[in-house]
Amino acid sequence: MRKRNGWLLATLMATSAAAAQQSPAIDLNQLGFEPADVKLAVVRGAGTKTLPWLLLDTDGKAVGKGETLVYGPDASSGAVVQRIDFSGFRRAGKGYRLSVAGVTSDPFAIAPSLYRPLVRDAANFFYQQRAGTPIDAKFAGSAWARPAGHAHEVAGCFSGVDERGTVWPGCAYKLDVTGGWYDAGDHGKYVVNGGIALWTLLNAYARRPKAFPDGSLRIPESGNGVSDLLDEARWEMEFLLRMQIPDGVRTQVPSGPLGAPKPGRPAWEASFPPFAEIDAGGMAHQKVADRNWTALPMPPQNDREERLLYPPTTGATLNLAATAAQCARLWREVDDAFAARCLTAARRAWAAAQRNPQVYATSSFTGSGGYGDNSLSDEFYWAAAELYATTGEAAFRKAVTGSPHFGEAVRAPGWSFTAPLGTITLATVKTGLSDAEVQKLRATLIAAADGMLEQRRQNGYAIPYKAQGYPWGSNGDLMNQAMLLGVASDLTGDSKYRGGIVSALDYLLGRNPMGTSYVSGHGVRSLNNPHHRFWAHVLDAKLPGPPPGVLSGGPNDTALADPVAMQLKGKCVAQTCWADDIHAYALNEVAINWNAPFFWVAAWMED
Ligand code: 9MR
Repeated sequence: MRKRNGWLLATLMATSAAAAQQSPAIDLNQLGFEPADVKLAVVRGAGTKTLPWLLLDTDGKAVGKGETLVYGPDASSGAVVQRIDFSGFRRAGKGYRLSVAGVTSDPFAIAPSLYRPLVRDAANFFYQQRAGTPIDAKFAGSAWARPAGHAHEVAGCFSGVDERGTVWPGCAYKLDVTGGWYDAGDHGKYVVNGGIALWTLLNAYARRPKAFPDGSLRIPESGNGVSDLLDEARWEMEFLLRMQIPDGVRTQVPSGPLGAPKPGRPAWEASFPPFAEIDAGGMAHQKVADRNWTALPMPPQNDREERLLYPPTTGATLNLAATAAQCARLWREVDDAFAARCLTAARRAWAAAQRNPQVYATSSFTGSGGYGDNSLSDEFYWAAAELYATTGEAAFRKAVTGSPHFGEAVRAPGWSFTAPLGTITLATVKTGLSDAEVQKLRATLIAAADGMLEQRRQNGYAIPYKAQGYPWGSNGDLMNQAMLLGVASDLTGDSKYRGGIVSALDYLLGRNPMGTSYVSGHGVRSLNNPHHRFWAHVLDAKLPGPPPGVLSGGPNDTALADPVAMQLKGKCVAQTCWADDIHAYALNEVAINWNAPFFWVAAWMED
């Protein structure tokens, strides 16, 4: 159970969510549109009869007109929805507005390179989340400067009784695990989630190595002659390497197949096998984190909780193997010594996971998130794919082609489902796979993207996302879908995918039934109060709000877990189960694995 401080301030939010659906409103991307792109706005709550609309320029003069396209009742937003399509209008300018049903929209721009500032801000999030180093006003902006958090992090292992009464042995060593990115609004540093976030930044680099040259981002490493995107990624890579257990360590962990849940325990919670002694050398600890949840606000430098390494898991070990193999490939000829260090770590991690394939995270510790994953075939496939792409060795080829994930239908990746990352790598990096094999993998990625484009028909806001069942971090999922659209576009050169990406970004930036931009600092009404221990201005006037470029996790109608979300139960549907409230950790947290695909997609738009 996650225990966090919180006030029940949500009733107000719930009523405003309901009210949002009554009077007519125009929802659109609050930044605007690039001249040649699809331009779609949504009219909410204006009935089901076609209406005339006007496009006004900055002087209020009508420069375009048309009729709405009626969609009708929409299960994703709970609203009656119509659309305005003004894609044909391409004249660049600022201060445009749409007018329909007696309402006028927010002003927006039509401009080339619309996403350029946003890409830089989305990347800067990772600098802002750095642990173990002071955050400098020069790179972060003066409001966000702070002393180093967890400046010298030398942690021992959790020992004793966990939340479920299991007794853990601890360990005889400590590891210096200074550095890395804080995961989210908490101060945990997790290998599982760190892996996918890091992979995503590194993949953005691999796709366009010249897009973020030295000096292009606001980070201390600017000027060192290396791509700033690689530099930012290295901050996390070095941390993941530090989480690896030295050779020769033996420890006791639950190891072996999972059983059915114990009576009285939730259905998703498998019962863990008995403790067994394992050779843990080369495995990675699941996370380093606080023993207890800290209260909000809590600038990281003030955190006095005990920091602990939590038991090694096969999942964390494979996240390390995959990203370290990717590192070995991408730093070759940039920093050969670092690339070699990464490859050694990746091989050790792979070997450790082979020896210990069923050490699952028990998610039974308070003070941090679980990132428990009871199904690791996808992580094995991902790690094998990265190792194969880097080394070309037969053993990794066999692990790849023998995996059930090789050639399977693709869906969007996430922290607990990483197979698509392996497929993207195998489909885009030259390996010893045959042309037919590569074509097959490409076809699965393209088919997935086509399915996502199709999803736009199933919801009123026309986004490449399913109609209902919005999980924790749905905005991050939407961005992972958009990333697959970007991959399909790169593979085919077909411009239809861009329309899907634009509509996903339109949704994040205001074309949604909350009428809000989920990205701080971008849009007329944007994210202000994320669940974050430092960007907690609303709780302490001396602290800043979020820096620009931070993405909210977004609507969540599947786990209304926090005190704000609980108040929304029964009062929201899918896209409206959200509130811009610092206590809404299930709706409005920020996280490295959500900002990473957001960055990837924004960078794709900027090409
Ligand atoms: O993103 C995670 C989501 O998929 C899970 O349902 C949720 C509950 O376990 O946890 C989310 O991850 C959180 C992590 O456990 C701790 N740091 C903040 C993360 C974002 O809320």
